[in-house]
Amino acid sequence: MKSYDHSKIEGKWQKAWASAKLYQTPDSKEGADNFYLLVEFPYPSGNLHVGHWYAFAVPDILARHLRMKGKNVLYPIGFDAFGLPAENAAIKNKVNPRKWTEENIAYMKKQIESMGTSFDMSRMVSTIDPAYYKWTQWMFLQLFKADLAYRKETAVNWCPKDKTVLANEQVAAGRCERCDSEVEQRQMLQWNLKITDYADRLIDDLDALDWPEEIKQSQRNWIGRSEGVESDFYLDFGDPAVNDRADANGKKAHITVFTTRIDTLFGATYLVLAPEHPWVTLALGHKTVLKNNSDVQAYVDKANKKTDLERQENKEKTGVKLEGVEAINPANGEKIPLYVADYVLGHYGTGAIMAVPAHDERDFAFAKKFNLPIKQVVARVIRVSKGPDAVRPGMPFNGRQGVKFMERDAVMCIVKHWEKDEYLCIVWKKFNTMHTFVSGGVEKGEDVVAAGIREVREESGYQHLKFIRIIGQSQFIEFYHQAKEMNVRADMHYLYFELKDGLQTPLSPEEDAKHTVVWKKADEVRSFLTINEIGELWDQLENEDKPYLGDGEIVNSGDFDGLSVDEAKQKMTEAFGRVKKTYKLRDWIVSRQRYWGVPIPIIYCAECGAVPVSAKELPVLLPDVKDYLPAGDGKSPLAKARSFVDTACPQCGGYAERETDTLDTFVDSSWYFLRYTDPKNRKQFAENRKQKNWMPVDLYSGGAEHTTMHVLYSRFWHKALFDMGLVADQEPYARRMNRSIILGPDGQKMSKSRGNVIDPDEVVKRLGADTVRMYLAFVGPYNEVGTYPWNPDGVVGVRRFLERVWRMGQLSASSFQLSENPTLQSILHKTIKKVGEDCVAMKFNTAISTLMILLNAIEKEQNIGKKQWESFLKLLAPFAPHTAEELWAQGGHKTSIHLETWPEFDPALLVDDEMTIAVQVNGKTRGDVRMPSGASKETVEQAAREAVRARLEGKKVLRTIVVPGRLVNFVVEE
Ligand code: ANZ
Ligand code: ZN
Repeated sequence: MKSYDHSKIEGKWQKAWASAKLYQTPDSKEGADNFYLLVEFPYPSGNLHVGHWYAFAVPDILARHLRMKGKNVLYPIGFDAFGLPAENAAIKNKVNPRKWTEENIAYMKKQIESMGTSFDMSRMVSTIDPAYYKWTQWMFLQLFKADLAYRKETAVNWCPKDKTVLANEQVAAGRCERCDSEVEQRQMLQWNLKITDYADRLIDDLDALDWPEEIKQSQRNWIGRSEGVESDFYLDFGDPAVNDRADANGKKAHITVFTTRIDTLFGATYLVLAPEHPWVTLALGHKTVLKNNSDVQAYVDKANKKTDLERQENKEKTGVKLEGVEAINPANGEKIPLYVADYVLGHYGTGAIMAVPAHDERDFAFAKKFNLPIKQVVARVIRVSKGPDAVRPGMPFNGRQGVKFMERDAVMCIVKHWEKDEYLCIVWKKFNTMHTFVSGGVEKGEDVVAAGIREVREESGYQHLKFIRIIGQSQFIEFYHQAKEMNVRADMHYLYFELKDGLQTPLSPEEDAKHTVVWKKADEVRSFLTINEIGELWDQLENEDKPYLGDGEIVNSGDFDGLSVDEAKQKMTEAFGRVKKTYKLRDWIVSRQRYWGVPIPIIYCAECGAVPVSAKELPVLLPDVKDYLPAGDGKSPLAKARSFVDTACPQCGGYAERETDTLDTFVDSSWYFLRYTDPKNRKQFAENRKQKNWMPVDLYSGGAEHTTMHVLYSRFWHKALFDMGLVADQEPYARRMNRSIILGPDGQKMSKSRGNVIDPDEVVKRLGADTVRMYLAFVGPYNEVGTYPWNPDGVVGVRRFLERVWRMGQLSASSFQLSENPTLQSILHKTIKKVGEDCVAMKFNTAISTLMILLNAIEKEQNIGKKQWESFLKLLAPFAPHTAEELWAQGGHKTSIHLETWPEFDPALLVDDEMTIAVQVNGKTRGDVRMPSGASKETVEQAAREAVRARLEGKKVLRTIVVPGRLVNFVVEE
């Protein structure tokens, strides 16, 4: 009997497949639908890690399965080969980045081949290939001509160590993601792409895509569309002549704010401008406009050094008042102060806000610190809906929305004991489940504090009260007043008093009949009282007041009082503003002051300005240089290569200089999937007809880390190409899927410093590529995002399975039955069905357990028909392509198993001898598994374990109870 020599088998077949060009994919195939399965192409770091295997070898199962189902599957690979690491390695080790990268690519290509994937290597693309980047440059120029690429002084994240500009996403907690240096802000001329022009389409077009909702949602959040209102506040400099001076558009000096809460306009008690707001810059330039010019200047200078992230951190608010100018609230004509403060960002909205401290947390904190007025304009409405106080429809004040109320101002008084930490509570005699603070109505013309004192005296007899403060904001309480027998709507104000002493006069007989007074300790009050709002009230008493952020009714706002927030938004927008959408997304900065990237094909001429390189001069080749260090001043190393820089203007022929910035690698990867459709084309990036064979991508499998950058950028790029008529679809990817992460055996992220890195080459050498592929497919469902620790025992388990397959194959080869074994028919056909369905759903893990169950049944029989065995091998082929191929060949076949079609199942054979087995953890049912009735105890237990894997993770299983045909119960340590 031959032994299972994986190295020999795998090497042999990889060679055979390559020389037979088995996976070379034609543009179309008679009678077969095309299917485009895309995986993110790797960065040539020099070594494939387990993550690469997970990313490439597992989707390969789907590629192979679909081919066997008769599809013409394109499954390509390439290299995203420009970028910083190569350049950093070049600087550090004094090697040429091209050489470094190309060597890595050559090595990684070999590693990829060792996976036994069905990549079509003839379509390989590499972004550093001039035949590729010629088209990157060409597309950039199309964007430039379409006015989608422009240069602008941009505040950029600047890493002083890498001497490079960083994208926002390369900055983590104010530090450079690569080298951990503190990031600074710098103004620099940068090439930007107008992705913001596409913000609406990038959001709206998501709806029609068959993507997981969470991926769509992260794109929406990233773009951050916000629908609000712009409103103008005129400025008052204390001099009518200055105030009335109009600008070129005939408009007087004003600040435009962006708000999502125009309904709170009456509560705007000051304005805040971002330090980089143009009006601030203007005023500072004039020097005399602001009375405290130098203070403001100093503040602005300091703020400019901070990153957006630092500015948004939740810490003490800072700011400086702009002395010498006021703003006029358009709603009520009130004059309010202006501040410059860095909690307002320059590039969001209009860079200026109306501050409403009563209803916004940041404004509230700022107002507290600078002692600014806090004016409530929204009141919460609490309608009591349970218990005896619940609003009763059909009572006297019937009418409005089914219920009308007796409306009144009211007070609720928290009264503290003169000596102890105890509080005055009222128990109502007639309704003794009702426990409240002293409360009551405010009489006409009475102020709320006076009303509070009066009520406390009447209801408790205590006389000497000291008013401390108002707590929180007023709210409307709608309830049924049991004593008055009517529905009441109280505009409730909350007051806090302390008693000076215990002087108490007797209650009137009338009051005495109603209630008794009790003292409750601070920690008892909450549970004792039956007031709805007690939690929040008490919280604000013990800690501090809070702004009210919720919904409600407009108050203190003139004619708008009584409207709901939504109604007021509409009405106040009409009266004081204009509807406006704003986005968090900013234009995409694509220039990098780095060597190892695609040169931006622009020439600067003193006469003609920025001129595109003419198409026939493309590609602008990246020249060889000796020194890869940036040229200083934020210029790329290319600036030092005079022979590259010096050129002639394409328009006037005069002396001109080339752009020395290179393109962000996200540009390179924004269109690579198009190139796979026509990789050798020298005349076009991809011929239309060839694109149409494959686009849009049927399924794009990638990492969650690319959800918001690469996937968003490439969608934008594609839409821009679509608008120029260069591609046929608005969207590049019909489906997108994020894969999980494989952790080290210790459950931590694999990293060299932790010493928990699994080297796939080593495992492949020891156990074989088929084992590694199948193990990775077995760790969990591929269609969901999760994290899976590498489990060495699991790998060995998969290897044993393959060895058993192998042994069975050796046995069978000599003792195949010509006729089918009837006992195996049903389970075989169920397996065909299940594995096929699971493959398409990318639940490779359950497909594999089903195969394992089938193998058990085959082994038990020790007798299998040739055709049955071959069906089994075909099911195995996508998962363990080498092993299946070898056993297939041993069966006498001269052509590859990978050219076979997927076996058909016979529905008549599916009828059941299956059973459902409940899976319990500590006696609680946590799932179930379907099992063939004949399944062994071990098989059932294994499948059950798989079903509740997440719950067992990290726990010790003390006992496993298997009740045949019914349930499996895992007893674990709690
Ligand atoms: C007044 C107001 C009252 C606001 C209120 C909120 C609550 P989103 O939803 O994220 O778009 N804002 C506007 N521009 C800003 C900027 N450049 N920097 C910092 N904050 C800015 O947030 C919109 C709200 O964020 C706006 O609505 C504005 O504050 C603030 F009770 O205006 B609001
Ligand atoms: Zn010129």
